[in-house]
Amino acid sequence: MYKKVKACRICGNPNLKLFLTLGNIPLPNGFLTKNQLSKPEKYFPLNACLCEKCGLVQLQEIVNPNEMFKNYVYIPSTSKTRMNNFSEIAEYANKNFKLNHNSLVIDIGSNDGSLLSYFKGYGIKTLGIDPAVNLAKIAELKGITTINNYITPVLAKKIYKKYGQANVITATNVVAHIDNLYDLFKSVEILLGVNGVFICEFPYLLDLIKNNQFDTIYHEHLSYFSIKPLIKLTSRVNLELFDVFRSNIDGGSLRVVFKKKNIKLEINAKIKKLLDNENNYGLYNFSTYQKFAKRVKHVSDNLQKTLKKIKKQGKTIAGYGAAAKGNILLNYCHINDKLIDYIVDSTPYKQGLFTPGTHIPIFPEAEIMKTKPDYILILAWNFAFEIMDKEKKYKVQGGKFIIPVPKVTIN
Ligand code: DWN
Repeated sequence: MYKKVKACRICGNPNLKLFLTLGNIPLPNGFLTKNQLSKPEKYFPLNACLCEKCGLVQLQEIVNPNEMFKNYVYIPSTSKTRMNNFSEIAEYANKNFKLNHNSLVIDIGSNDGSLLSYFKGYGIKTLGIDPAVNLAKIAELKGITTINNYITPVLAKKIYKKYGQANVITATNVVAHIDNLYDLFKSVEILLGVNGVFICEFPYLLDLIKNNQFDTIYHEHLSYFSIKPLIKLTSRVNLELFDVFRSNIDGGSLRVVFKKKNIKLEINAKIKKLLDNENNYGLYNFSTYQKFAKRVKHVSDNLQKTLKKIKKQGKTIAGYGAAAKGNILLNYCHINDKLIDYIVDSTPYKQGLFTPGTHIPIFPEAEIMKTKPDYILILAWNFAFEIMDKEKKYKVQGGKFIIPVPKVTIN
């Protein structure tokens, strides 16, 4: 069901240095039905390591992807912030790479077709690729043709034969899910037209470490990217990094843009600046990660203490956003249905289910104004502004928000 990583997936270094042990935790999107609550759950180890050679932070164990991605409950269209970010990506690509009605955009990990819908809105041809059977069906209903599979060089050749080459390939929050990065880049090389670009977005390791975002470390995310290992990766493929943007999405993300090596395009000086910044911060020193691990323990202890104190005062606490990261936070910090009464989430597929490991029921968002808990723990802290804005009325009526990272704060 899971295997131990033998060597760094980018540079092959066998000596990966363990810095964080989050323990055995169920899969972060492994929500349970009421009937499943009494049955034994599957737990998987969660250990993070640093490759001191190329700088890639990665998990020590890899769960079989079919356990996680064949039936996927997460959909991006539940957040305005995320949809705005998708709209921005489509606008950027459309403007900068002169797309037209004959252009093709392929999205790897296309989920329910949310990102591609924006490209479709510009009249551009689209094609999604995603292994989740349930989501591919939803995307098809929206008119987004979706290949229901994992991307591989073999599949890429088939797609190339049927649909031709793409002007733009996108991959948002999915590169971290993929074990064989060289196969991914090989697939992109096959599918990308001569002047095409490959746009990837993922949470930025520097922000994760600086802001104690330990709960984004989970089984689905095999790698945690920064500039240095990406450059190392491209030294072995025919793609080159030429532009980069930092965005606030998901607590701080990097949007990176690759082109084919033989195409002459200016390499943005921001790439070198970010690399220098990473080195100056000590992002490739093991001691940075040892300090991070200590801070993680401190945040966790503090959160537990805060919630227990509130509970002792006879007050009620609900959670907001049954996010994958939320499930890591709850399990690692031992926060269960004794501390949190319920969690609200706008995703229809999560409502009526229970959180993995901690067994907290999930309700629609309206439950907040129905029961008016004294405190809300924002588990989807990456959308704290959006959530607090949506629940203004709750706040006006005396409700309080707890945000767990970078440090426990009460608003
Ligand atoms: O990389 C990944 C990211 C993009 O999505 C995946 N591996 C898995 C997933 O992670 P996550 O579940 O931690 O993602 P989010 O986007 O932080 O999840 C937010 C959750 O909060 C969703 O279930 C929707 C929910 N939500 C809500 O109920 N009301 C969100 C907002 C903004 C809201 O107003």
